[in-house]
Amino acid sequence: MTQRIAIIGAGPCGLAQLRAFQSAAAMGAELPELVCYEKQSDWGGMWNYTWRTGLDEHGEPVHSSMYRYLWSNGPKECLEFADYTFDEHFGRPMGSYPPREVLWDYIKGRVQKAGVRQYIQFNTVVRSVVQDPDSGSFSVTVHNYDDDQTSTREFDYVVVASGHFSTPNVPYFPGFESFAGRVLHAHDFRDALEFKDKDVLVVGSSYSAEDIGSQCFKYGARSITSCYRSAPMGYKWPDNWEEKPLLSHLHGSTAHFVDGSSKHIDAIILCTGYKHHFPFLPEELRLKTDNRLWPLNLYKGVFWEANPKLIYLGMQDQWYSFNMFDAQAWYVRDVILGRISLPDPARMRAEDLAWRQEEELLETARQMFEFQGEYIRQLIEATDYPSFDIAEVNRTFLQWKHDKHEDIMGYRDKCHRSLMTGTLATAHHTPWLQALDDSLQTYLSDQPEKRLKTVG
Ligand code: FAD
Ligand code: NA7
Repeated sequence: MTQRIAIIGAGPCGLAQLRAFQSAAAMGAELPELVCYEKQSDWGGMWNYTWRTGLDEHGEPVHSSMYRYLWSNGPKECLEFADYTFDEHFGRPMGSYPPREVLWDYIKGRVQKAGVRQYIQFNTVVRSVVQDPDSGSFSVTVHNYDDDQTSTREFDYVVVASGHFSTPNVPYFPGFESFAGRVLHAHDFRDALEFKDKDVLVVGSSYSAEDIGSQCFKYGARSITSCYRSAPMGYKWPDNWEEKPLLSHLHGSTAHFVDGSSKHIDAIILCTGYKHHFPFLPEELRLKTDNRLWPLNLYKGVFWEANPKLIYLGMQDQWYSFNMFDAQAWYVRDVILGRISLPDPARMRAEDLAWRQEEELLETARQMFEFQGEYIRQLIEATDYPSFDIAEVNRTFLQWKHDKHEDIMGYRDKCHRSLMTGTLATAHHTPWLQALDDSLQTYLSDQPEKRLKTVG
């Protein structure tokens, strides 16, 4: 009997799963029945920008945490699809750190070519997944907003590809309730121009704090203060950017920090991370983890050990992103197609714990991306996903880290070489700090931004 597979989400992970099946079908494999449910009206997940915050047009929590003017925070050469290169999509070399719309275009190009849109039901939110203990099949209940109907269907496998950078982790600091300015989480940040001429405080010391602070700097904030819980980011910040230990409380518009210092602040942006949140799953199927390289209970980082017909994609913290999702999706496909067998539960558990033990010993960034690279290498080796030089990707990550420490506002002007095609990126026509227009059209034009503006 044809297997029935539900995929929850049409972001990079869900699309990787569809593309994995389609590529097997293109080589003669019999395709299972695929249904991908996507609550938004278009594909691309996080890369599908929305101006909305809070609730969407249907009253659902807005998924996207993306903001205007976001440029890739790592080299595009590290996330490149091995089966669909930047050269193939754009037909010309370009910079190493493209803006969001350019990456969204690239993500869409592959799945348009693969012709998988037909499997996606848009405007359809998954409300619940329940497993029948006797048959083992899953009942998936969805609500479609186009016809305002709730319906339930049976599936043999469920692939959870709903992302984990959408539900904000929002800590409280005393004085928030009477703070004179705006307090928001990174999830609701959209346009840095809102903070022009303002004294901005960002709480947190990871990617969002670094990038949202940098956006605010770039678009004219008067000052940026970032504060950390564990460790400072430690870059050479511009003169109007100060790093402080954690916020302790607020009094009016004065922020007080745990070292006893204080500062006037107009707005606070909580860059305090996200929660893995699966409201549609019952307790026994729900992954619970913090944002880390090896969440527990997932064999090969994807199969829910207690019930491997439930699969999670992309739940790890991400150095690697798009090509890691592919490596996972191809492996999952081959298990579902019966090309790879899963070991018994005891072996799955032992392997999972061994990865976790190794993960707990990691100390440096280099060790971390090498760990994730090795994980991907092992997955790819088992399938027909085109192999690529992971050691070189790791070297590119190392160079990227170095570039950031040299010049945090200039690293996006550096060029890296594709590990898929050997093409060397070309310098973008406008340095990142001066490039205020992040549209695809302006990015792909060969004229410096200033000139375009004058002409326009
Ligand atoms: P998502 O992209 O989040 O997609 C999940 C999809 O599932 C969404 O379309 C959502 O609508 C859908 N969905 C969720 N719940 C349901 C439901 N109940 N029913 C139906 N559909 C549902 N990565 C990089 O490689 N480079 C970057 O520069 C980079 N920048 C980032 C910047 C920000 C601000 C954030 C938040 C993340 C960034 N990332 C970056 C990481 C990014 O999350 C991944 O690149 C990628 O989008 C993860 O893909 P995903 O499919 O797992 O999740
Ligand atoms: P991350 O990478 O999960 O980082 C979360 C940050 O928030 C990290 O610095 C945490 O500090 C900090 N944090 C969490 N809780 C608190 C509290 N209560 N107080 C102070 N600081 C806190 O999330 P990001 O949003 O930066 O990045 C997620 C993705 O978005 C990433 O893939 C990017 O590409 C974009 P800690 O170090 O744990 O002490």
